[in-house]
Amino acid sequence: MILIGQYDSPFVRRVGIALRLYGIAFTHEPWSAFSDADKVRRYNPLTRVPTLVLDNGDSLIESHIILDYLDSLAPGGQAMFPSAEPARHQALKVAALAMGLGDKAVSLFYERRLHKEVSTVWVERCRTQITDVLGVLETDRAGRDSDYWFGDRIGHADIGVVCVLRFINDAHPGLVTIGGFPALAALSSRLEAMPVFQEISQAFIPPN
Ligand SMILES: N[C@@H](CCC(=O)N[C@@H](CS)C(=O)NCC(=O)O)C(=O)O
Repeated sequence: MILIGQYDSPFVRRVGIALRLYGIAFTHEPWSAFSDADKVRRYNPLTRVPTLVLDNGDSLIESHIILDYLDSLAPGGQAMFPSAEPARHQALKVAALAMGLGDKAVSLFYERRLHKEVSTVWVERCRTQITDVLGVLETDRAGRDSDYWFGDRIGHADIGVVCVLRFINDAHPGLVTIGGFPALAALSSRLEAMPVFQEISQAFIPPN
């Protein structure tokens, strides 16, 4: 398999970390959706990352869809979205909120970087959405005493939240005071210290 995209993207990073944790061999092509657009487009007409090229030549897009596919390859009981309810829908919700945060943080970045005239309405909307979602995730995580969000095994919900926190911090320094979200901060610093998070990691490179 080939994973296309840079690890400064929370969407690409969550897929890279999942591939490693599943022990699935892959080649990493750290192409930018902007400066390497022509190369990315060959595999994904949307010119977005992550794109996962399978061994049969098919390409998968959208990080959630890619993780769904990877979960289908995991040995029984090892998939990183829980299979039993209610944990399953709760984990899907946490992961969706985390990736929604990623979407808003990316959108806020593009607004400031790519638009000549920045819309204060859009900027304020993104900021409010980011802060509100972090508050909801903090309350949820603080109400759980397990090592990971859904028990004693790491899951896609943990990975997604930690990847997106790193992205917000790197792309929008000062936007969020992580100390205001202590349960998220604790999860993030513990997971970022894990070898897989250190390996599948990259400093933020703004698109040009
Ligand atoms: N919902 C997508 C979001 C992916 C995404 O926003 N990727 C960004 C990089 S962080 C991208 O490719 N941006 C270029 C574009 O959207 O045109 C996913 O989960 O994979």
